[in-house]
Order: sequence, then structure tokens, then C-alpha cells
Amino acid sequence: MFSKVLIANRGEIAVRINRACHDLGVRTVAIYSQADKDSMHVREADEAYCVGPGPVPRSYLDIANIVSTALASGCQAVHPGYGFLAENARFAEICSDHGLAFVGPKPSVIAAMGDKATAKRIMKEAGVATTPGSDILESAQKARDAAKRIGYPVLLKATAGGGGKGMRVVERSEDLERAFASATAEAEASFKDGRVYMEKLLLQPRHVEVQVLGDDFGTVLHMGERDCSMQKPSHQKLVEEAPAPNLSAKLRSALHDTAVRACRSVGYTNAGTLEFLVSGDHAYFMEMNTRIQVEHPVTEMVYGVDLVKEQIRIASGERLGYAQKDLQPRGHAIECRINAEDARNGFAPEAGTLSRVVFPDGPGIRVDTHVYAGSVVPPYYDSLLAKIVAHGETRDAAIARMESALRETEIAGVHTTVDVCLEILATPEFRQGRYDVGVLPKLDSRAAAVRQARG
Ligand code: MV4
Repeated sequence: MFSKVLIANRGEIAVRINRACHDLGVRTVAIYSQADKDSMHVREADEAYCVGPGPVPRSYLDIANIVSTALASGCQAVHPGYGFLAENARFAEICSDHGLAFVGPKPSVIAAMGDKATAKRIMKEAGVATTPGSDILESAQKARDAAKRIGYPVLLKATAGGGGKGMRVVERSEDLERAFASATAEAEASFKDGRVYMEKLLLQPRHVEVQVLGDDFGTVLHMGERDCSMQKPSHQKLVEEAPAPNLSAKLRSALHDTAVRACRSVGYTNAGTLEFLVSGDHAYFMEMNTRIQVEHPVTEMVYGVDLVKEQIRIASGERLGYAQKDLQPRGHAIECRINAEDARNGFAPEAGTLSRVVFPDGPGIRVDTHVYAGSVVPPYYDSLLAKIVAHGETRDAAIARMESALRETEIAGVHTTVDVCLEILATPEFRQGRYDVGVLPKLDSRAAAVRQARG
């Protein structure tokens, strides 16, 4: 095992990684921007070094400063968390060039999965079902040919994308040329890579993702699935749960088997997530995320594992210490993301000082956070303040615990998503576990219509 690990992140995930390291008897080095000097992750780490000013490109993305800090402080490994450099293959490569273990898969796997058209092709070759579609479209003419073959409605997607940027729905051939041009332009502007591909548009799909862990000895295990269909119009998740409700036993086990098989065929190591779109009785591979995800705690609560500790053990060359049959899910877990955002104003992020912070507690409740009364929320970073996770023996029990936990939560100084999470939990769609990726955008416009009617 390593004796010292650098945590190349901030916020709640940096605090989470710090705890996992201390649990393993590993010392920690935090990095921070000038805007984060009083942050919890800085206080809790054994050492901490400033790597630059507040703006992300000048601190949390400054590869040279981060790698130098790791080497100068005597670390043997770097945990990237999520976001920032977590899926940057070049960063992973530079770490290993300098003798630092990168806590994640091989750089070549990160690069392959980071290009969505390539990832899809690899998965298809491995026998995984993918949405009917095209490879990269070199021209508007090629797009027209593809659409004719696939059949309208179709969806244009950016290969460098994920998360909805550069995506265009096209219902009719008359609209294709314009959509192709604007998808390409948006992808080019967002990712400096304008390449797009096409898929058949699935109607009312659910977003179901499978958690996997692989070690350096060829063992790949799954830890079930999460349903993350409750997303904002910006494709950011707000409420996640494990297991996914109303999934047939047959489709569930097919998803798990497919995920494991896919990982074996790409030589996947460390923690990863395969995202599927589920439409009726069919599941189609969408993307693979080569990092620990924000919503990993719901899986941890259901499976009784510590995914971040497993990540560090795997990166240090240890074998996974159990087999698939040892992993039995228990009960149900729900996560609500508490963001510094004004849900009544298009989820606009807010910065400020938190004058009051009260988090819930009690049986079956877990809170992953980095904020406290007096915390300053800087304007530079994502707006996640805390994740509240509720576990129960049944889905209904987990929902009841979550509602109670949200009501116990008090945060003053910025608007938060506490109330909108309560609204989501109260919808009949959520209650029945019958929701798809379109439900939250609809809830939002429903609420807007009500507000407008009230004046
Ligand atoms: C789709 C789709 C329907 N059909 N692909 C949105 C983000 C990006 N990662 C993929 N997304 C979608 N791809 C086909 N062929 C619908 C979505 C989609 C979506 C997916 C997951 C979670 C939320 C979503 C919200 C709107 C659209």
C-alpha cells in the first residue's frame, strides 16, 4: 500500500478521498486554490499546498503544478476524484511517466472511452447492444444518408461530448442540414472537436448505469445499477437511486453481465460506470465513465463496500478481496444533491457565505459534504454543497427517511436544491418509480406555469 497519496480535487469528493486514505493508514496531501484556503479538504489532509489562484485552469487543472507538488511531497499516487483531471488521459500518462500511480484505469482506456463514437464502436465489437446509429459523419450529405437508413427522428451527438453539449434532435429531413451545422459548431466551440455522429432517437428512455470494479489480475466485478433519470434540463443529475426501480430481473441481470463482459474485453481496471439508455425491454450502451462518480454512495450503501478504498487498493496493485457471489445488495438507497443553486431561476448557481448549516443524521442517513457554518462558496467551481443519502430496507422506507432528512436540513446564505428535491420525491412519477429522463424538465415547466399564473 502507498504511504502517501495526493488528492487532485476539492469539495466533498476531496474530503471523501481523504477519509478513505486515512482508513487505509495512508497519509494525504491536499492541493487547493487561493479561493479554497479555508476549505475542509485542506484542514483534514495531513499536508496541503496551494497550486494557484481561484479560476480552475490556473489551479485544479494545472498539471505541472500538481505533479510537481506530488513529487516534492513524496507521494506515490494521485487520486483525481471526478471532474477536473479525472478523465484526462494525458494527465494519467504524465503521472505514470513520473512514477506516480494514477488512481484510475490505463491512459489508453481513458482515451478510448472519452471519445464517445470510439467507445460505442468498441462496445459494439464486444457484442454489447448499442443504439442504432452511424459512425462519425464527415459531411451533411453523409448525415442525410445515415438519417435515411436509421429513420427519423434522429439525434446528433458530439463524439467529444457527453452530457448533452452539441446534441440536436432532428425530426424531419428538412431540418437536418441546419442541425448538422449547429451541432458541429457547438461541439467545435465546446470541445475543439466538431465531430458528430447520429443515433436513432429513443423515446422516454431511462438512464441506468452499472458500477464496476476491475483489478490488475483480470477480475471484474459489478456492484449493480443506479437509476439516474432524474436530471435537470442541463443533464445534471439531482436525485439518484440504487437499485433501479421497476427493472425486470431479466433485464437487470443482462445489464450486469453485459457490463462485466464489456470491461473484460477492454482490459478495464479500477472503478468505472457503464451508462445505458433503457427503453421498454431494451438497454443500449451509451457511455462509459472512467472515474468514481458523484452518486457512488448509493451503491456503497446497498452493497456495503467502500468504492474509494477499493480504488486505492487496486491502484496499489492489490487483488480484489472477494468474488461476485460475496456481493449481495441489501435494501434501497437514494441520493439527493444539495447544490448552491436557485431552482426557481433555471438552477442558476450562487456564490456566498453560508450563515447557517444544519445537516440531518440518524439511522440510514449519510451526508457527504465539505461545508460548515461560515463556509465561503466561491464562484469558480461546481455548485455541489452536499449529498444526502438515505438507505432503507425497502424503497418506500428509503423515500420516507430522505423526506425526513431533507426537512431536517437547513442551509442559509444561498438558495439550495433542498426544496426541489422534496418536490421531486413527492411526484407520482417518482413515488411509483416510473420516471424517465423527461420528468424533471416537465416538473420544472409545470412549476414555472404555476408561478406565472400566480403572478
Ligand atoms: C439519447 C437520448 C435518446 N435517444 N440518445 C443526453 C445526454 C447524453 N449523455 C445522452 N443523452 C441522451 N441520449 C438517444 N439515442 C436521450 C438522451 C437524454 C438523456 C439521457 C440521459 C439522461 C438525461 C437525458 C435527458 C435528455 C436526453
